[in-house]
Amino acid sequence: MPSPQELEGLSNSININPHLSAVLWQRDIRDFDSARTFFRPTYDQLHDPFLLKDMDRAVQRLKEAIDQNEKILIYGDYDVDGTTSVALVYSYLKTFYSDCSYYIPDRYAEGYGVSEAGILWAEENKFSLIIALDLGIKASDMVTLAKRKGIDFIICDHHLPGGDSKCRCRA
Ligand SMILES: [Mn+2]
Repeated sequence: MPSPQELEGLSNSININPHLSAVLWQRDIRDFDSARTFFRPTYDQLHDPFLLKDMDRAVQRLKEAIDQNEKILIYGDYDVDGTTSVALVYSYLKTFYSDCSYYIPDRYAEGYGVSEAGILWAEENKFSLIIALDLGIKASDMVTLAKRKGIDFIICDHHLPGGDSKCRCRA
């Protein structure tokens, strides 16, 4: 726990209420510079995207899809990190490539994760590449199903792979 003096020092240095300083303190933001990094981030603070495993293969496959005019589907969960990541990637891709769409599974009918209904919808609508955001790491059965239908997957998921690909208990 920070002392009242420490919280006051942080409050004074960035001109905020001590209650807010306490919240920042818990996140290890304890001086002017780290507060500036948190509140005013810049692109040069981002990690190198190629630190993500197989990013080179993902970029290659995406480039191929664009060169071949393939239909690309951005697929994500219906929760906060799912919908925001779909919105972010879809709106970016759409600025330079029109043959793309997005799919958010129905919360009640399909639940979390990649659904069979989603794969069938992608097949029916002739998508050949799915970019899965916030899901897919445990969906080896669905990826196999998609593969049989000629649909490739690029999976960008922050969850951990598990032994049980049927597990839906997550967020
Ligand atoms: Mn999520």
